[in-house]
Order: sequence, then C-alpha cells, then structure tokens
Amino acid sequence: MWRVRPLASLRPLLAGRPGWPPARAASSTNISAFMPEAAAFAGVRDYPALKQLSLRQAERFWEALARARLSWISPFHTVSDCDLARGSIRWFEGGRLNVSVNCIDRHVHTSPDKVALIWERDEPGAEVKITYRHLLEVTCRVANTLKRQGVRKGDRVTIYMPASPIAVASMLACARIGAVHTVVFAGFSAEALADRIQDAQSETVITTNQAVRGGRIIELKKTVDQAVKMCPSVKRVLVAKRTENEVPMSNIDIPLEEEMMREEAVCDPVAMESEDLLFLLYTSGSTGKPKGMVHTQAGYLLYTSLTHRYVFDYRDGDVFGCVADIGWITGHSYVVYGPLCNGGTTVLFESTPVYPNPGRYWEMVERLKINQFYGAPTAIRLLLKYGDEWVKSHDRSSLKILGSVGEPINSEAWDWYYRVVGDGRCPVVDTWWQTETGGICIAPCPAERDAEIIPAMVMRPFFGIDPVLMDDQGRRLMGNNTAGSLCIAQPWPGMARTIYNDHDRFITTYFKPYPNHFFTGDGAYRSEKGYYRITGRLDDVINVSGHRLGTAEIEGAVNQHRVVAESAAIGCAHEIKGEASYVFIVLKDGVDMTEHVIREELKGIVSQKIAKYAVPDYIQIVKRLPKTRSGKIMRRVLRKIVERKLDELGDLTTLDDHTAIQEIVAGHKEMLKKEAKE
Ligand code: 7RM
Repeated sequence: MWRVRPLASLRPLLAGRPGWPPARAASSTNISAFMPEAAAFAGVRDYPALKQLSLRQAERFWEALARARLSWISPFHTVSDCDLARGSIRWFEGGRLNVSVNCIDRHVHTSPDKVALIWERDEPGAEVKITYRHLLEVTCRVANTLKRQGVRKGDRVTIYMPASPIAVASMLACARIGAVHTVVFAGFSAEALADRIQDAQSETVITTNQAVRGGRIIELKKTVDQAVKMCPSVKRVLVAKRTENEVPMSNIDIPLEEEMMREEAVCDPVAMESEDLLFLLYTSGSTGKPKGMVHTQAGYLLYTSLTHRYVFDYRDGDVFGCVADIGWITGHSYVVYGPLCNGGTTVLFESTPVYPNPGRYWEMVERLKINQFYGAPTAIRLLLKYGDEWVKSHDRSSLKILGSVGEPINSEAWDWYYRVVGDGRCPVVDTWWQTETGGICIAPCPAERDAEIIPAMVMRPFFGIDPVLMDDQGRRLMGNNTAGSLCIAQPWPGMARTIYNDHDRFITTYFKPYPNHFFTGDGAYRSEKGYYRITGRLDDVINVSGHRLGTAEIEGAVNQHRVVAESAAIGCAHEIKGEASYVFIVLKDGVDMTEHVIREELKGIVSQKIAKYAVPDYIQIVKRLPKTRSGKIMRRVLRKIVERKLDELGDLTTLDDHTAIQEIVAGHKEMLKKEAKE
C-alpha cells in the first residue's frame, strides 16, 4: 500500500510486451473510406497526411468536418477566431444550430425506431431501451415543462440525478430551449451541491425522489432539500420518480412526470449561436473553489462526435458502453453528446462494478452485446483482484475495443484488461483528456489501420491536437525521449471557453504559465518514437478513483472542525484508487478528544462538505507541519515522507524547523504499525 507514486519514474516502459496489433501487417488506411469528408482535401491520401493537414491547415480541416457532420440552421462564416493570450476562443461564428436536433431529430428522420439509450438499471436484467423517437418525445415534454415553469434561454438549470433516460432528456431539453445545464454528480454532498447551485445562480433544480445504487436506496431529494435551504436563487425543484416511494414535497417542488404528461410531445428547438453556452461543469482545481468550466455548442459537439467515432472506431449499429456517470465530463461527452450526435446506441450505467457481483460489467456486455466498453482503471484494478473467472464465465465476443480514462492505467491493469477481458483480440485505448479539453486529446486511434499501441501509454494526439512539452524555464522541449509539462499549442473546437464568472482565473490557470499555449496541469513523457505517457498532475490536484479533487478543498473542509489549527493534504499511491488522500492535522491547544474520535469526525466533515469519495484514507495528527521561513507548508517534504523516500527530501535550506520532520516520520511509522495490527 505504500508503494511509490506509480508514475514517478520515467523508465522507458514495457519493452517487448505485447501491445497492438498482435502481428504487424503492412497496410495503410484507405482515407476516403476512413473519413469521407477528407475528399475535400485534394492530395491527402493517407492517414499521416490527414494528420498533418489537421495541424497545419487546421481551419480547412475543421471547416470541412463541421459542415459535413453537423446540421446547421444557418451556416457559419468564420471557422475560428482565437487568441490564447486573452483566453478568447471562438469557433464557427455566424453559424446557428441546435444541439438536441443534432443529437435526436435528425436520427428520428432516418431511423426513428433505432435504440438511442439502453438504461442499464441497478437491478441486473432490468434494462430499458429508448428509441430515438421516444427520446425526442420525452425531451420535448421536459423542454415544454421547463418553458412553462419560466425557464428561458441562458438560464442555468442544475441537474442532480443518477444516470437515467430522464436525466439525459433533461440535459437535451435544456439544449433544446437554450438553457444551460449544470449536472452535479449525485454523489456530492448537500453543501457541495449548494456551492455549485449558487455559483451558477440556478433558479431550477432537477432531481429524483431517490436513487438506487448497489441495491441500496439513496435519499437524493433529501440532499437537494438541504442544499436548497442554502440557495436563495432556487425557485423550483422538478422531482422525477426513480422509485415508487413517496418523499416529502414542499411548495417549490414539482412532480416532473405528472407535469410532463400534460405537455405536448413536440417543442420547437431554439436556434443557438455556435458560441452560446451549452453547459457548465464544475471541476476541482488547485484552490478550494471548484471551477465552472464552460462549454459551448458547435465546437464541443463536433469534437465529441468526431473523437467518439474515431478513437472507438464506432460504426453504425454498434452498442457503445461507457460506464462513467453523467455527472462527470466523460458522461457528458461519451455517454450523451458524442454517441447521440453520431446516431449511436449508448448505455446508461446506473450500478457499480461489483453489484450484485464482480461479474457485473461482463454479464452486461454479454446481455447487451456491447461493442465498445469504456471505463476507469480504478474499476479494472478492483476487478482484477477478484480473479479471471468472473470475466471468463461471460461471452465477450461482441467486444471490439476497450477504453480507459480518468487516471493513469498501470501496466498490470492494462495487461489484464487486454488479455483477460479482451481475450487479446481488442485494442485497448488509454485516452487522456480533461473536463477542460471537452473530448479525448491523446489516445491511440485504432480506426487507423495497424496503428501501434504500447501498453499504458496514451500514444498519439488526435486530429488537430498539437501537444508540446515544456521545461521549468518555459522553453519548449524539442526532440524525443524527454519529459516536461504538457501543453497544447493550438486551439481546437472542443476546448473550454472560460470559467463561469471568472475569466481571469481561466487565463491565469491555463494561458499564463506558458504564453500562447494551453497548459494542462499534467506532466508527460514523450518516448523515442514520439509516443506520449502521462506522468500525473503537476499542481495540487489529486486523482482519487479517477475523480479530481483539490488538496485545498480537503483542507478547507477539515479546517472547519473546531479542533483543527491547520492541515495539509497530499495524495499518496493506492493500489485500487490510484491515489488516496493523506491529511496531516495540527490540533489547537487543549483539545481533549481521543485521536480515534477526531479522525472519525474529520472523515464525517469531509463527507458532509464535499463527498464520500473525498474522505481521507489517512489522517495523521502532528505537532507542527514542515514550513518555510516565510510560513509556506512544504507539501513536497510531506509527500516524500509518505513515499518513504527520506533520502530525497531535497533542498531543505528554507525549512524553518528541522525537528518537525523527525516527528512526522516517527508518527507516520507509528500509524502504519497500528494499521497493520488492525
Ligand atoms: C476525462 C477526465 C482530468 C485529469 C487529467 C489527468 C487525469 C485523465 C488520463 C489521466 C493519465 C489518462 N477529466 N487523466 N485521463 N491521466 N492517463 N488516460 O478524467 O477533468 O476529471 O480529469 O485526469 O491528470 O488532467 S477530469
């Protein structure tokens, strides 16, 4: 459990391991079959040439794709108008379209009875299929309900719901009438929900009476009630029924299904400008306040649909199974917008990887005949521990591609995914991207014939993505076999446009560190052959089970406990979660509580202020924290102590009080001993 951070070393990885393809055959991609839009580019005959064009003549590339792949109400006149220094990013201006029309109506015209959504409910074997025709009807009814309640173009609507057709219809209903949705993961606490509602100034919240997960009932509406008490902006709460149980309803609560059934099943879509807001999605950064990342209409939709098509080699008729929750960007881009824009069939997964047993994913793959499965390394690492039988007892012959997202996938998990889950038949695509990037930026592209994939590497940039590595001095690192901070040198249509209500923070965070580049916050290594591997965050963001969490957010929560004088949170390696959070606490004088009680209360406070997944795994009570003479906490020192690399503490000349370190080292060992006993 105390192994070093898994990606700290840059050893050239995995030489000689089986990657993809199993045997290299000499053949090249037939470009006109691969991407018909490329016919517009005279002279581009192979994949490398197309890649080059997407970078060197980015506007030509994106113009052709945007015209061919999206349905426009009126055409755009300017492909892109971006100034990274000012954080000004604009694509397809002059164009007007409606995202819900692109995701539903146009497919209703061609194939109304095609299944759009497969709702894989918590109870296995109880899936519900929703056709495009049906999805349009439900979306229009929700849209009309929102309109009747006074929701107008530009208004923010907070959606706090588990994955379900009504949640997807709510997102698309917002898009239809021009409202801005902000989905909050239904695992966040009332306070975290309230913070997000208030930052967005939402008047409307959509939720469900209860949620069901892993066979247990979750009182979702109760959490909303608590949150709404703290949010004077909220005028109405629409409540859908996930269970038959009654929950208390107040005068601002509206039963959603009852209202919907009174509305018409048609609703005129609003013509939206390309750069009008589509949604806000909050994500953690290096301060205590999450950022409301803003995504807009056309560019986001084009980018998610294109990456969905090519990274997963998604073909008409395939069943796409992304098991991420809709509360995260992966759910937005690869459960909802990408697959639906492509007229695909997408799975909405409501359950957990181990309910009712660790065979759940693979039983579902067999039952729903899933062709592309997209999940998180943390779940793969967990399932690997239960052994191969849970996988092998299910027919997985429908699978064509396996995807990984959210955090680095270690080579053991990659191997198991590839060999056991995929029977060595399916390419594994490790996809690197962020809430900020809107869609996948670096990943293998198996749609490209015989493209090489090396285990646990994210490999190559997608079309139009120009990754660069920077050194400490802000100089671009040329050449290969090198590591640095990962930036992207050119704008692309899917990137976030601003932080809601805080454009200055947007510029400072992403565009100031390396002028004229988008800074990702991640470090990366570029191999001899030019392939990428992500080495982890460079800022105070940790990644617990694929979910981002700011160490400042954790500190902010624990500091609210009356016994805490100060605290420092860091991430440490964890076998299953990837990273766990480790919090050091200094108590106020005269506290007479047992350490056990303090720990339990602190865990409770983090769960109450943020979410269960944020609860620290380790809490160590110390007399003082290592600080510089100017009073800054030296988190780097704490990290090295926890990694047990005492010989790598580095430059300690600025350290104020050296005895602090011995004390913390001793306390850390003591804690491990106790843990081992327990
Ligand atoms: C999609 C998503 C983004 C952060 C990112 C990285 C880490 C994501 C990978 C990865 C290594 C990957 N959005 N990350 N994917 N690290 N390999 N394939 O997760 O906004 O929630 O998180 O996640 O640090 O910056 S996110």
